[in-house]
Amino acid sequence: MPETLRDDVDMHNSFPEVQLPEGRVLIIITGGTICMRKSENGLVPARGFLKAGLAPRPCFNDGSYPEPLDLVIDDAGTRKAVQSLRCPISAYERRVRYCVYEFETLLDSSSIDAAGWDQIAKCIYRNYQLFDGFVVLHGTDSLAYTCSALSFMLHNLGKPVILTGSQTPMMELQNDAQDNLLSSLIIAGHFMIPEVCLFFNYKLFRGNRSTKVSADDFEAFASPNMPPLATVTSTRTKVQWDLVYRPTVVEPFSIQTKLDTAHVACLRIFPGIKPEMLDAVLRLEGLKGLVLETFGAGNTPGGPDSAMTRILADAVKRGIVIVNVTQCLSGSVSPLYAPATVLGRAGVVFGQDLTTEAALTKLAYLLALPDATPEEVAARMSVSIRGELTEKTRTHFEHPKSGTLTPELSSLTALGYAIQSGNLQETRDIIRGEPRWLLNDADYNLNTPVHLAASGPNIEILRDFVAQGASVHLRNRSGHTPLYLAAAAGRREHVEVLMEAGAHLHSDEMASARKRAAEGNGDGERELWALVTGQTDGIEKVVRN
Ligand code: ASN
Repeated sequence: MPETLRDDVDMHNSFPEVQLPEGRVLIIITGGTICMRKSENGLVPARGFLKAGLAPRPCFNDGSYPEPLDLVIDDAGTRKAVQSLRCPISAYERRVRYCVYEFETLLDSSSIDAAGWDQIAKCIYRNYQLFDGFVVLHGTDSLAYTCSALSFMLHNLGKPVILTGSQTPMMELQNDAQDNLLSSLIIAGHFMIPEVCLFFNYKLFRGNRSTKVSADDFEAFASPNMPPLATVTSTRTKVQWDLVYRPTVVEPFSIQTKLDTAHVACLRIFPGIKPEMLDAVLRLEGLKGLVLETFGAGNTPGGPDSAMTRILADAVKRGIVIVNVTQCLSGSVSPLYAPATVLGRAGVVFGQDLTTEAALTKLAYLLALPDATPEEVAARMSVSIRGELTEKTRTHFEHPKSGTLTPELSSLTALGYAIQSGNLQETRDIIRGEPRWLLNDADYNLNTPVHLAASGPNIEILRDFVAQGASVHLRNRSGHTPLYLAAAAGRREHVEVLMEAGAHLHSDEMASARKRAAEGNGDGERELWALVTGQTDGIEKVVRN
């Protein structure tokens, strides 16, 4: 494959000598218009996207054809060496190096189902340790559903997963495919946004907040109840760091598969709807959950003694979880008007400002959890688990607004001193006074506070940072992860905390780490390096279900 590629494209010999930091991204191709070509039956997805769609375009290929080839783990768990390409140097003086994993059968996304979501989640899981971020190419029709589903399926995600697609194929002269994919790649390769996101038309949305709003405009998606996480303006990406969701439990990345889409339904209330119709849906064999799309702030026809209310209350008693979401594009359901209050009293859950896509996939996810009871599922439906809804009592993630606003570098430097002197209280004071997200910021050497804490004297500081959602995956200018630095400093406890939080060595660090495991000074050092290298071998073991 590399040879054919080289023959087919014009070489852009712009590959510079200097070693720049490089973000490694895996593009997972599931199908969709972005990779479609014309057929006698209309547009259909076509394989061979790297060669036909990406390699010939200078913005996706600087002509450097990196060696050695990258490894990708396929559906059968086999490691395959594949050609990666590099984008030219970005405005941030970084490069993105990416390779592609194409699904055997590419889909028009209108045909995706829970098995397709499993396939994507497992692909990310298997390749998690090999890449800094993931871009998933997907059709737009069901994109918001897939984003929502994945946001629940991926637990303790520590790296960006960006889903994108386009309204017109890459092969069309005028298309939105190029911009959507390029920006997604740049964001996934540059910014530590550890969420399932949807990128479209210069905006990065939280995946489980987004919805398709146009069948043909380039501005096809919106996130009506939450501002975008990032916006691309000219060559810069403006990230709203205070909105970024981060896991705050110290556990490694894992996935939940097999969402229960077979036992959920969705019904849109309309003026004149017959109660019998609602009853028929609620009596479908095996039904466990229903998303009810109601009017305005959560209202349906009928009062406390109406047939409609009785049917809903009976179904709740039979153990069916019914979730109230609004038909409106924005805003929340609440017990503001009598009809919504009556629904609440009948046991219908207020889905707050959930989109239908998020409500349906969250129900399917919660119902699939082992030993899920209707009461537990109902209780979790109105609480945020991945930032998918705005809880009434607390905002999702707000930095304290008080304290002195210090310039960013001086805060980072002060934090560096506090970490090195092991002063936990001082690190907390500095972070508290910071209106920005300081913990993923990096100094000149691209060391984040977690890098410094990984080899610092006080383990509690490291624990504190990780528990606040600081990334354990960022790499410094020399390409090192905090885990590598902790092992190099001989700090076993730090290594264990980082590994509990899902930290792993980057593939570039493996050779030197293995050498140190074999040749290090003394048993203790060799054992520590064996510990940090050994954890990659269990790659298959945590897939649940
Ligand atoms: N039907 C296509 C799909 O969802 C639409 C698109 O990608 N723009 O796969």
